[in-house]
Amino acid sequence: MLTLPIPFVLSLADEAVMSRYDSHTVRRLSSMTGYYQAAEAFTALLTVEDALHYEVYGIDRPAVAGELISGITRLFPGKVGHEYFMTKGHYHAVLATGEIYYALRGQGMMVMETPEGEWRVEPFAAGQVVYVPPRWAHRTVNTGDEALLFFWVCPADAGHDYGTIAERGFRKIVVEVEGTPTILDNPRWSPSC
Ligand code: M6P
Ligand code: ZN
Repeated sequence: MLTLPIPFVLSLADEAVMSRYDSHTVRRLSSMTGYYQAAEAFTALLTVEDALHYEVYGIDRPAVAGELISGITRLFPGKVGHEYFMTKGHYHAVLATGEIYYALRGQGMMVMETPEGEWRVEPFAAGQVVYVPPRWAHRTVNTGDEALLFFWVCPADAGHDYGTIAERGFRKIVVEVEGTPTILDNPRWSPSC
């Protein structure tokens, strides 16, 4: 099936938005239940407000090989206990697919790992591009005081596999230690999960 070119404007002024998008996905704090280390701090935050945690604006395409999907994600700043706000993170359902991330605003890190046990945590601040190769699960962390805004592109048939990460998390977590974003082993990570 022939699909048509899609021009759109991605403005960085003020509340950066895309002039065109097909989908707007909203993740509130409550959708992150079980993801953070500090369960009590999480419950306390949630009691105050089920605030917007991150949102994704997407250009949707048919989920077939060759098509690309793209969009922007805005991840709000904050911490649960000492752990910085983050996305859920996922493997691609089609493991052999990669993704490009381009940070437009804010300060953060990209946490990545493979089923074989490789891991990387890369800086992800405005201007930084991270290429996520096939087989690498990926999560974005906001270590700054403002929203972390980034543009992303991946194969339209990649899909999301949240299960593994939802159950055992990533091998590494990003927490504030004496005012500095610090990479630590995830104490709850277990290979047997
Ligand atoms: C990026 C893309 C999206 C993804 C979003 C939020 O913007 O990879 O496909 O949905 O991050 O991350 P997650 O799906 O892990 O919550
Ligand atoms: Zn992805």
